[in-house]
Amino acid sequence: MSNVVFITGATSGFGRATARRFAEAGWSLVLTGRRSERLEELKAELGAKVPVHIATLDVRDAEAVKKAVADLPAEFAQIKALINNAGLALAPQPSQNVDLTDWHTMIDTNITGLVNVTHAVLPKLLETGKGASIVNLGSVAGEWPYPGGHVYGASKAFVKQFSFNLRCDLIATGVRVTDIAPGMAETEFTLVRTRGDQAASDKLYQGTTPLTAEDIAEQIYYVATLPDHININRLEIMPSRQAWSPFAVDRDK
Ligand code: NDP
Ligand code: 8X3
Repeated sequence: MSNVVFITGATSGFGRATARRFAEAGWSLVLTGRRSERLEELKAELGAKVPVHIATLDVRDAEAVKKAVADLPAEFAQIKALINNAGLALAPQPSQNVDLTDWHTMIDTNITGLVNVTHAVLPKLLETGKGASIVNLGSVAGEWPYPGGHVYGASKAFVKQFSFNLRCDLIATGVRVTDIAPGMAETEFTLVRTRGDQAASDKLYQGTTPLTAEDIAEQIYYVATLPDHININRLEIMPSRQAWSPFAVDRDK
Protein backbone atom coordinates (compact mmCIF):
# COMPACT_ATOMS: atom_id res chain seq x y z
CA MET A 1 0.00 0.00 0.00
CA SER A 2 1.30 3.49 -0.82
CA ASN A 3 2.03 6.17 1.79
CA VAL A 4 -0.81 8.56 2.60
CA VAL A 5 -0.47 12.33 2.98
CA PHE A 6 -3.27 14.44 4.51
CA ILE A 7 -3.18 18.05 3.29
CA THR A 8 -5.27 20.97 4.55
CA GLY A 9 -5.82 23.93 2.22
CA ALA A 10 -5.21 21.84 -0.89
CA THR A 11 -7.36 24.10 -3.09
CA SER A 12 -4.70 26.73 -3.75
CA GLY A 13 -1.08 27.82 -3.38
CA PHE A 14 1.28 25.68 -1.30
CA GLY A 15 -1.36 23.03 -0.53
CA ARG A 16 -2.21 22.38 -4.18
CA ALA A 17 1.45 22.34 -5.23
CA THR A 18 2.20 19.95 -2.36
CA ALA A 19 -0.57 17.61 -3.53
CA ARG A 20 1.04 17.56 -6.98
CA ARG A 21 4.51 16.98 -5.53
CA PHE A 22 3.46 14.00 -3.40
CA ALA A 23 1.42 12.60 -6.32
CA GLU A 24 4.54 12.73 -8.48
CA ALA A 25 6.21 10.48 -5.89
CA GLY A 26 3.30 8.03 -5.83
CA TRP A 27 1.73 8.94 -2.47
CA SER A 28 -2.02 8.54 -1.91
CA LEU A 29 -3.66 11.89 -1.23
CA VAL A 30 -6.26 13.11 1.24
CA LEU A 31 -7.09 16.62 0.03
CA THR A 32 -9.16 19.05 2.06
CA GLY A 33 -10.35 22.65 1.83
CA ARG A 34 -13.59 24.60 1.71
CA ARG A 35 -13.88 24.99 -2.08
CA SER A 36 -15.35 21.69 -3.29
CA GLU A 37 -15.08 22.48 -7.03
CA ARG A 38 -11.34 22.98 -6.70
CA LEU A 39 -10.99 19.72 -4.81
CA GLU A 40 -12.94 17.99 -7.59
CA GLU A 41 -10.66 19.58 -10.20
CA LEU A 42 -7.54 18.43 -8.38
CA LYS A 43 -8.95 14.93 -8.00
CA ALA A 44 -9.67 14.86 -11.74
CA GLU A 45 -6.09 15.99 -12.43
CA LEU A 46 -4.26 13.66 -10.03
CA GLY A 47 -6.67 10.75 -9.67
CA ALA A 48 -5.34 9.02 -12.77
CA LYS A 49 -1.87 8.89 -11.19
CA VAL A 50 -2.57 8.06 -7.53
CA PRO A 51 -5.51 7.28 -5.21
CA VAL A 52 -7.16 10.57 -4.15
CA HIS A 53 -9.76 11.13 -1.43
CA ILE A 54 -11.28 14.60 -1.12
CA ALA A 55 -13.19 16.08 1.81
CA THR A 56 -14.75 19.53 1.86
CA LEU A 57 -13.68 20.83 5.21
CA ASP A 58 -13.46 24.03 7.22
CA VAL A 59 -10.63 23.47 9.70
CA ARG A 60 -12.31 25.81 12.20
CA ASP A 61 -15.07 23.24 12.77
CA ALA A 62 -13.62 20.71 15.24
CA GLU A 63 -16.52 18.26 14.88
CA ALA A 64 -16.33 18.31 11.07
CA VAL A 65 -12.57 17.73 11.26
CA LYS A 66 -13.07 14.75 13.60
CA LYS A 67 -15.74 13.33 11.27
CA ALA A 68 -13.62 13.79 8.13
CA VAL A 69 -10.83 11.79 9.75
CA ALA A 70 -13.19 9.12 11.17
CA ASP A 71 -14.84 8.74 7.73
CA LEU A 72 -11.60 8.14 5.82
CA PRO A 73 -11.91 5.06 3.60
CA ALA A 74 -9.69 2.22 4.87
CA GLU A 75 -7.26 2.72 2.01
CA PHE A 76 -6.52 6.28 3.26
CA ALA A 77 -6.70 5.70 7.01
CA GLN A 78 -3.02 4.94 7.66
CA ILE A 79 -1.63 8.47 7.43
CA LYS A 80 2.12 8.98 7.17
CA ALA A 81 2.30 12.76 6.73
CA LEU A 82 0.04 15.58 7.88
CA ILE A 83 0.56 18.91 6.12
CA ASN A 84 -1.10 21.57 8.26
CA ASN A 85 -1.17 24.22 5.56
CA ALA A 86 -4.64 25.87 5.68
CA GLY A 87 -4.27 29.45 6.83
CA LEU A 88 -4.70 33.08 6.00
CA ALA A 89 -3.79 36.65 6.77
CA LEU A 90 -6.37 39.43 6.84
CA ALA A 91 -6.29 43.18 7.37
CA PRO A 92 -2.79 44.43 6.45
CA GLN A 93 -3.59 47.79 8.08
CA PRO A 94 -2.35 48.82 11.56
CA SER A 95 -3.91 47.09 14.60
CA GLN A 96 -5.80 50.19 15.63
CA ASN A 97 -7.82 50.04 12.37
CA VAL A 98 -8.62 46.33 12.28
CA ASP A 99 -12.05 44.79 12.79
CA LEU A 100 -12.08 42.36 15.71
CA THR A 101 -13.74 39.76 13.47
CA ASP A 102 -10.61 39.66 11.28
CA TRP A 103 -8.43 38.93 14.29
CA HIS A 104 -10.84 36.19 15.34
CA THR A 105 -10.86 34.66 11.84
CA MET A 106 -7.06 34.42 11.81
CA ILE A 107 -6.96 32.90 15.30
CA ASP A 108 -9.78 30.48 14.48
CA THR A 109 -8.10 29.33 11.26
CA ASN A 110 -4.36 29.50 11.89
CA ILE A 111 -4.41 28.41 15.54
CA THR A 112 -7.68 26.65 16.40
CA GLY A 113 -7.98 25.04 12.96
CA LEU A 114 -4.42 23.75 13.02
CA VAL A 115 -4.92 22.37 16.52
CA ASN A 116 -8.24 20.74 15.52
CA VAL A 117 -6.62 18.89 12.63
CA THR A 118 -3.53 17.91 14.61
CA HIS A 119 -5.63 16.46 17.44
CA ALA A 120 -7.81 14.47 15.02
CA VAL A 121 -4.98 13.08 12.88
CA LEU A 122 -2.41 12.45 15.60
CA PRO A 123 -3.73 8.97 16.56
CA LYS A 124 -3.29 7.90 12.92
CA LEU A 125 0.27 9.24 12.83
CA LEU A 126 1.06 7.45 16.10
CA GLU A 127 -0.19 4.19 14.58
CA THR A 128 2.20 4.77 11.67
CA GLY A 129 5.01 5.61 14.10
CA LYS A 130 8.54 5.74 12.75
CA GLY A 131 8.87 8.02 9.74
CA ALA A 132 5.51 9.79 10.22
CA SER A 133 5.56 13.58 9.98
CA ILE A 134 3.60 16.66 10.87
CA VAL A 135 4.60 19.63 8.72
CA ASN A 136 3.12 22.89 9.96
CA LEU A 137 3.06 26.03 7.82
CA GLY A 138 4.42 28.83 9.95
CA SER A 139 5.88 32.00 8.49
CA VAL A 140 8.75 34.45 8.77
CA ALA A 141 5.99 36.58 10.34
CA GLY A 142 6.06 34.22 13.32
CA GLU A 143 9.65 35.20 14.04
CA TRP A 144 10.03 38.76 12.72
CA PRO A 145 7.60 41.58 13.48
CA TYR A 146 6.44 44.04 10.83
CA PRO A 147 3.74 46.72 10.60
CA GLY A 148 0.34 45.20 9.89
CA GLY A 149 1.51 41.75 11.03
CA HIS A 150 -0.41 41.90 14.38
CA VAL A 151 -2.46 38.72 14.88
CA TYR A 152 -1.20 37.00 11.71
CA GLY A 153 2.41 37.03 12.94
CA ALA A 154 1.32 36.10 16.45
CA SER A 155 -0.66 33.13 15.10
CA LYS A 156 2.44 31.91 13.25
CA ALA A 157 4.54 32.31 16.43
CA PHE A 158 2.01 29.95 17.98
CA VAL A 159 2.58 27.50 15.12
CA LYS A 160 6.32 27.56 15.78
CA GLN A 161 6.07 27.01 19.54
CA PHE A 162 3.32 24.40 19.21
CA SER A 163 5.51 22.52 16.73
CA PHE A 164 8.48 22.58 19.12
CA ASN A 165 6.36 21.54 22.09
CA LEU A 166 4.79 18.69 20.09
CA ARG A 167 8.29 17.45 19.38
CA CYS A 168 8.99 17.21 23.09
CA ASP A 169 5.91 15.04 23.65
CA LEU A 170 6.37 12.90 20.52
CA ILE A 171 10.09 12.23 20.95
CA ALA A 172 9.68 8.50 21.58
CA THR A 173 6.88 7.89 19.07
CA GLY A 174 8.75 8.22 15.78
CA VAL A 175 6.45 11.09 14.71
CA ARG A 176 8.44 14.07 13.51
CA VAL A 177 7.34 17.70 13.59
CA THR A 178 8.54 20.62 11.47
CA ASP A 179 7.68 24.30 11.34
CA ILE A 180 8.20 25.49 7.78
CA ALA A 181 8.44 29.28 7.76
CA PRO A 182 8.35 30.83 4.28
CA GLY A 183 8.87 34.46 3.44
CA MET A 184 7.26 36.17 0.44
CA ALA A 185 5.66 33.63 -1.89
CA GLU A 186 3.27 34.38 -4.72
CA THR A 187 0.00 32.49 -4.25
CA GLU A 188 -3.56 33.67 -3.55
CA PHE A 189 -2.33 34.72 -0.08
CA THR A 190 -2.20 38.47 -0.78
CA LEU A 191 -5.45 38.39 -2.73
CA VAL A 192 -7.09 36.95 0.41
CA ARG A 193 -5.27 39.40 2.69
CA THR A 194 -6.45 42.40 0.63
CA ARG A 195 -9.93 40.96 0.12
CA GLY A 196 -9.61 40.41 -3.61
CA ASP A 197 -7.45 43.40 -4.61
CA GLN A 198 -5.62 41.87 -7.59
CA ALA A 199 -3.71 45.12 -8.30
CA ALA A 200 -2.36 45.22 -4.72
CA SER A 201 -1.34 41.59 -4.96
CA ASP A 202 0.39 42.09 -8.33
CA LYS A 203 2.18 45.19 -7.00
CA LEU A 204 3.63 43.32 -4.03
CA TYR A 205 5.28 40.72 -6.23
CA GLN A 206 6.19 43.05 -9.10
CA GLY A 207 9.85 43.80 -9.89
CA THR A 208 11.23 41.12 -7.57
CA THR A 209 11.45 37.34 -7.48
CA PRO A 210 9.12 35.85 -4.87
CA LEU A 211 9.11 32.19 -3.88
CA THR A 212 6.67 30.00 -5.78
CA ALA A 213 4.19 27.49 -4.41
CA GLU A 214 6.33 24.79 -6.03
CA ASP A 215 9.43 25.99 -4.13
CA ILE A 216 7.65 25.45 -0.83
CA ALA A 217 6.04 22.16 -1.91
CA GLU A 218 9.54 20.85 -2.63
CA GLN A 219 10.68 21.77 0.90
CA ILE A 220 7.58 20.18 2.45
CA TYR A 221 8.19 16.98 0.48
CA TYR A 222 11.86 17.05 1.47
CA VAL A 223 11.28 17.25 5.23
CA ALA A 224 8.54 14.60 5.14
CA THR A 225 10.67 12.08 3.24
CA LEU A 226 14.01 12.36 5.02
CA PRO A 227 15.35 9.20 6.65
CA ASP A 228 13.37 8.34 9.81
CA HIS A 229 16.10 9.41 12.21
CA ILE A 230 16.18 13.04 10.97
CA ASN A 231 13.84 15.80 12.22
CA ILE A 232 14.07 19.28 10.73
CA ASN A 233 12.74 21.44 13.56
CA ARG A 234 12.25 24.66 11.65
CA LEU A 235 12.97 25.67 8.09
CA GLU A 236 12.87 29.41 7.38
CA ILE A 237 12.97 30.20 3.68
CA MET A 238 13.11 33.59 1.99
CA PRO A 239 13.58 34.59 -1.61
CA SER A 240 17.18 35.66 -2.22
CA ARG A 241 15.78 39.13 -2.93
CA GLN A 242 14.06 39.49 0.48
CA ALA A 243 15.79 40.38 3.79
CA TRP A 244 15.22 42.37 7.00
CA SER A 245 14.96 46.16 7.40
CA PRO A 246 16.40 48.54 9.99
CA PHE A 247 14.41 49.28 13.18
CA ALA A 248 11.72 51.93 12.81
CA VAL A 249 12.23 55.09 14.89
CA ASP A 250 9.53 57.68 15.55
CA ARG A 251 11.00 61.21 15.35
CA ASP A 252 9.66 64.68 16.13
CA LYS A 253 8.06 66.15 13.04
P1 NDP B 1 -3.52 30.52 -0.44
O1 NDP B 1 -4.48 31.60 -0.11
O2 NDP B 1 -3.13 30.34 -1.86
O3 NDP B 1 -4.04 29.13 0.13
C1 NDP B 1 -4.60 29.04 1.41
C2 NDP B 1 -5.32 27.71 1.57
O4 NDP B 1 -5.87 27.65 2.90
C3 NDP B 1 -6.46 27.54 0.58
O5 NDP B 1 -6.41 26.25 0.03
C4 NDP B 1 -7.71 27.70 1.45
O6 NDP B 1 -8.73 26.84 0.96
C5 NDP B 1 -7.20 27.19 2.80
N1 NDP B 1 -8.02 27.69 3.90
C6 NDP B 1 -8.15 28.96 4.36
N2 NDP B 1 -9.03 29.02 5.36
C7 NDP B 1 -9.47 27.74 5.56
C8 NDP B 1 -10.40 27.13 6.43
N3 NDP B 1 -11.08 27.85 7.35
N4 NDP B 1 -10.60 25.80 6.36
C9 NDP B 1 -9.94 25.06 5.45
N5 NDP B 1 -9.04 25.56 4.57
C10 NDP B 1 -8.84 26.89 4.63
O7 NDP B 1 -2.22 30.82 0.44
P2 NDP B 1 -0.82 30.05 0.58
O8 NDP B 1 -0.78 28.80 -0.18
O9 NDP B 1 0.23 31.06 0.36
O10 NDP B 1 -0.85 29.76 2.15
C11 NDP B 1 -0.75 28.47 2.71
C12 NDP B 1 -0.18 28.59 4.11
O11 NDP B 1 1.13 29.14 4.04
C13 NDP B 1 -0.97 29.52 5.04
O12 NDP B 1 -0.99 28.93 6.32
C14 NDP B 1 -0.15 30.79 5.04
O13 NDP B 1 -0.31 31.53 6.22
C15 NDP B 1 1.24 30.25 4.91
N6 NDP B 1 2.26 31.15 4.39
C16 NDP B 1 2.10 31.80 3.18
C17 NDP B 1 3.11 32.63 2.71
C18 NDP B 1 3.00 33.40 1.43
O14 NDP B 1 3.71 34.42 1.28
N7 NDP B 1 2.19 32.99 0.48
C19 NDP B 1 4.37 32.77 3.44
C20 NDP B 1 4.40 32.08 4.70
C21 NDP B 1 3.40 31.28 5.12
P3 NDP B 1 -10.27 27.20 0.89
O15 NDP B 1 -10.40 28.69 0.71
O16 NDP B 1 -10.77 26.43 -0.29
O17 NDP B 1 -10.81 26.70 2.18
C1 8X3 C 1 3.40 35.28 4.70
C2 8X3 C 1 4.66 35.99 4.41
O1 8X3 C 1 5.95 38.16 4.73
O2 8X3 C 1 3.55 38.34 4.32
O3 8X3 C 1 3.46 34.60 5.90
O4 8X3 C 1 4.38 37.57 6.43
S1 8X3 C 1 4.63 37.58 5.02
